[in-house]
Amino acid sequence: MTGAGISMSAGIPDFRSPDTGLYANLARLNLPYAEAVFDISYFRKNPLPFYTLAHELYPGRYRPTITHSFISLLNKKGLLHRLFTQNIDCLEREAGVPDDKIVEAHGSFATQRCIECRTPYSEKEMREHVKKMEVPRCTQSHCQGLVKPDIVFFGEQLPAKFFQEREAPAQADLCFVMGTSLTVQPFASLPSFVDDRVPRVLINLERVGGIGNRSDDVLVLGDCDTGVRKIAEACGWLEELEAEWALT
Ligand code: CNA
Repeated sequence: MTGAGISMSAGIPDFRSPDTGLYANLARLNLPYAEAVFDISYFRKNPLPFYTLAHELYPGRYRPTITHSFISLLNKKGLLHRLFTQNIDCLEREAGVPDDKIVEAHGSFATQRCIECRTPYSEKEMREHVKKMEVPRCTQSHCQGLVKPDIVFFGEQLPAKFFQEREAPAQADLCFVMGTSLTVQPFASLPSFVDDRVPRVLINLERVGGIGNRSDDVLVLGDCDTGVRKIAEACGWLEELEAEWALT
């Protein structure tokens, strides 16, 4: 279970830090309030601020971190049951985690569609439009609706896959929680689905979400890149992990 903290060392800012966060940097876009950039009603009226932000965040600009590679290594070893991520940056995919293992709880830039008729839109066209900071329109001649990446905006439902998979943590025999404040629901409740006798390992700058309250919980407090290196070393996988990361 991962969040914005695992992408910080890739150079992707969090949303809410007062000076460096994305919202703080949106002042130049003249938004009525910073969160409007992810508000579906505002997007209908003025999609350009979102496309300005998409231009900065679009996959291809950032390299996965060693924490992303750790998740990919777990998968290569046949140990990854599911990855639940709140991130929209697609860095897990770029690190090699396959689509069928990933639940992008808040959606991502991986797919896109028309917000009116829901017709999917080509990735190649999307990339071109984002590069030029232009707003793509639906290719169905009767529609011409606005196209947006399948990122969950305020006022939209979480992807169906999240609700289909949300019981998966109950089947885990170890659970890592990394780089998230566990404050956004319903994602924040996922660690509570892990069985009582199963260790939950929190790798985070701070203690969050009541992890540490169960006797089998493990706290690895600090940055997640250092945390995953420590775990890999303890498992005898450090070289393999560095090699996996070098591939990205
Ligand atoms: P958050 O609320 O910003 O919490 C981040 C957590 O990570 C905090 O507890 C920090 O202490 C911790 N942290 C920060 N840096 C590190 C680090 N290097 N190592 C370990 N821990 C660290 O972010 P959440 O993901 O919990 O919040 C959910 C929101 C943020 C979701 O809706 C995301 O879509 C959204 N978000 C995503 C991205 C992205 O895709 N990379 C970036 C910014 C925000």
